[in-house]
Parts: sequence; structure tokens; C-alpha cells
Amino acid sequence: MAVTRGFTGRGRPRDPRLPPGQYDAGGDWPVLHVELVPDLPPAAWSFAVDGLVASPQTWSWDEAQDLPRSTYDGAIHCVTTWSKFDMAWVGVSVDLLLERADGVLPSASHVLVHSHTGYTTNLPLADVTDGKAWLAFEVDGDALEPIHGGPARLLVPHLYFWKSAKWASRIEVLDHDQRGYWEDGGYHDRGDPWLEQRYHGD
Ligand SMILES: Nc1nc2c(c(=O)[nH]1)N[C@H]1C(S)=C(S)[C@@H](COP(=O)(O)O)O[C@H]1N2
Ligand SMILES: [Mo]
Repeated sequence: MAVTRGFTGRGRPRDPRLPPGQYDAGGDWPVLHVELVPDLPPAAWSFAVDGLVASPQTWSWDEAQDLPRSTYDGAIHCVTTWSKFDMAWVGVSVDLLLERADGVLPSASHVLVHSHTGYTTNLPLADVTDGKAWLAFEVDGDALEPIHGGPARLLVPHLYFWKSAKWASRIEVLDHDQRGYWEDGGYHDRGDPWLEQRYHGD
């Protein structure tokens, strides 16, 4: 049977915002994590930027709430093949966090993002700078729920969603790529959904 590019087999137009191999989860927002949802009251929460930055910084909850915020309106894409469109996220851009740490050192090339639970994920520095990543606090008008990584998670929407560490605690800036939890288990070091970078070697 002939397949017309851009259309599903049922004759419905395929949403051009859907990367290859993904489907639209619609109103559903699946919950996925490997650990128990941590109890993170404001007093127990902090966020650090350290490693290869000029001035390592740690923010308390109140300090982080005073940082200037910016928004991301758009989609997220999970490697388990669901995508979700038209989300409205609010957070602090990673650019701003790095700027408050007086910038990265010349040798900086990658980051390892840590969670309060011990989860980690690695990314090229270029994928968290220039307006591409946030420490997110709110989505669709509400504070981020604990099951979705609240009170704060990383948001790197142009890469598969496992890079968006829930309950984020720290961005460690490195001069080499150091694999995180899923990457150690075979998932891609970068994870671009448009290139279907699901596993090592893709
Ligand atoms: N701390 C932590 N963050 C995590 C994960 C995890 O297991 N632990 N899973 C990742 C994966 S695989 C996905 S798809 C998204 C799921 O986020 P959601 O539950 O808000 O949809 O979180 C990512 N961040
Ligand atoms: Mo995922």
C-alpha cells in the first residue's frame, strides 16, 4: 500500500509538530520516574550550580523564587513515544543561573544534572544554554506537582524528556561527558527526538 508522507494510515493528517515515532498523548500527562516521590518542603530544597563555573552558587527556596523568570510554551517528548503539546511552563532559565555563577570556565563542555533523589542525567552544555533549558516551577498556571518533579525540575524540551530531571538539585558543569542514570543503562547521551536518538549508537 502506498504511504503518503505526512499522513497516518487512517487518512488523518499527522501533526507536523510530532517527531518521528511519537504519538500525541492529548490531555493525558503520563507520570514516569524510577524512585519514590521525595518529600521536599521549602526548608529541605536547594539548588546549586557548581563544577566548572567562575563562582559556584547555591540558592535556597526563597532565593530561587526571587530570580527573574521566563517561559516556555510548547511540546515535550518522552522516549516511550508520547508527546504532549501546548504546555505553558514558567521557570528560571539555565542561562540566568550560569550567569549568576559568573559564567562557565573555558574548558566547560557538558553538564551532569542531579536530583534530590540521586537521579542524574548528562547533557552537552550547548543543549542547556541560549534559551533552551529552565529550572521550572510552574506549568499550565499551577505550581509543579510533586509527581511531576515539584517543587522544581529541569526542563529541556527540545530533547527527550528523561533529560528533564525531576526534583532537580544541581547542575554540575564538566569538561567531559559523564553518563547519568538512563544513559548508563543504554539511552542516548544527547537524545534529540527529531533525530530519534533513543539509544547509544542511534
Ligand atoms: N528524578 C527523576 N527525573 C526524571 C525521571 C526519573 O526517573 N527520576 N524520569 C525521566 C523520564 S524517563 C521522563 S519521561 C520524565 C517524566 O516526567 P513526568 O512524570 O512529569 O511526565 O521525567 C524524567 N525525569
Ligand atoms: Mo521517559
